[in-house]
Formats: sequence, C-alpha cells, structure tokens
Amino acid sequence: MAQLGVSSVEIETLKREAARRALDDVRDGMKLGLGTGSTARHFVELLGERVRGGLSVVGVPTSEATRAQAIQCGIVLTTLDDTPHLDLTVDGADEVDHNLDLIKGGGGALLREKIVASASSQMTVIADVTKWVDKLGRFPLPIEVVPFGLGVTREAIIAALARCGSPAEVSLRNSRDGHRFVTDGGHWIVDAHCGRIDAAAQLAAALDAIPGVVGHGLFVGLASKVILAETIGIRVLERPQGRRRES
Ligand code: A5P
Repeated sequence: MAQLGVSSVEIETLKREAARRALDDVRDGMKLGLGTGSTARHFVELLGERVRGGLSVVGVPTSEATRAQAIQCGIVLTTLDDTPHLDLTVDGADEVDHNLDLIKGGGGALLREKIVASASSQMTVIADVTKWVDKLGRFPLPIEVVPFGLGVTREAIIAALARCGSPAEVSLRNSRDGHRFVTDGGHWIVDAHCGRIDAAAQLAAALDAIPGVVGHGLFVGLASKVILAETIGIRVLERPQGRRRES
C-alpha cells in the first residue's frame, strides 16, 4: 500500500526511523509498555539490540504477539500486577490528529494497549506520516465487545455513534481466514465506519458507558508525545507540559 506518494518500502523505513528516535527517551532502569503492530515491532527489535548491549529495562507487552517477540529479543518482562506503574509506553497508531488523539486497534490489541498506556507516566506514539490526519475517523474505529448480548450491544453502539455526530455502519471483524477475529482477551471487535469523528471525547465517553463494550480504539488525551516520520525528516509533537491531559 502506498499513500501520499510514499511507497510501502519507504513507509517501512519511516516506521523504523520513528522507532529508533523513541529509543532516545529510554533510560536504564525504566519500566516500559511495549506496543503492538508493525511499527511497535521495530521498536521492540531495536530495544532488544540495546538490551543485548547492556541496557536494563523491564517491559509489559500489550499483546501475546509482542510478548513472544520481546522474549525472543531477550527483553525481561513483567506484568501490571507486579509492576502497576510504568515510566513510558511506546506504541503505534492507526490515526493521529493535531490534538495527539488517536485511533488504535487495527491489530486488535486496543484493550491491553489502553490499559498499559493508562498505567504509564508517558505514552510516545511512533508513526509514519500516512497516519497523520486532519480529522479522526477515516480509519474504521475498532470497538471491543463481549460476545454475549452482541445484538443489543451493537444497537447501543450504533445509537451512540449517531448521537455523537458520527453515524456509521458497523461490521463484526473477521480474520483473514474468514473466522471471527478473537482478541487476546477472548472478545470480538466491531469496526465502526464513521468517515469522520468530530467529538472524540464525547464519543469515547458514550462508548465507555455501554455495558457490552470492554474497550474502543479512541485514545483521547493519552499520548504525551508523537514521533512522526516523514520523508523529509522526523517531526516530534508534544502535549503541552509533556504530560497527558486527564480524561
Ligand atoms: C494494534 O492493535 C494497533 O493499535 C496498532 O498499534 C496500530 O494498528 C498501528 O499498527 P501499525 O504500526 O502496524 O500500523
């Protein structure tokens, strides 16, 4: 896939450059959240190189896939039960806007990603330029649901989307093999094809209030820094005071 005149080979290079820049913020002794997806994969690989060179960190993976990769890279892992407060989470995103709000969950790890990011003092998003948007919502918004009562949950999701000004068709996600996509937590994912989301915080709150929804891919106020790799160089965007706003 190529977007904005950037080839897929260039995009992969940009992802790696963003990941490499994020390593600059990693210090000895840090407790890290390890993201999921093709961009986060570069970060975990590069972090593994540093660990093998003597860096001492512990990580909490946001998916079983990242757990397997981190172990392979020699990164010491912990859990949020043993280590409930993390210094920094580094993760990718499907969309990033000028408020540093995000859509995440294209890879289906949104729930663990949000739990881990929320447990971190800082969240750095690493992304290539194709993830930058004027308005969130072109990427289908992933909403993680419990299978029980799907019909009523689906109706409530559709109503919430309409109420918040983003009426959307929703579809239950399947894997490439045609089987139902099941998250690491045993849930299903409904993708909402909004087109645009004008009231992200309002929609996030409305989705959070639906009993059958266990998570959604709107990350509002969670990212403290975005490292955006463009063909002309890297742009670093930081939330004022470098802190997340409370949401
Ligand atoms: C995983 O569930 C997602 O939230 C990813 O972080 C997001 O989809 C970005 O993935 P890529 O880095 O593969 O584009």
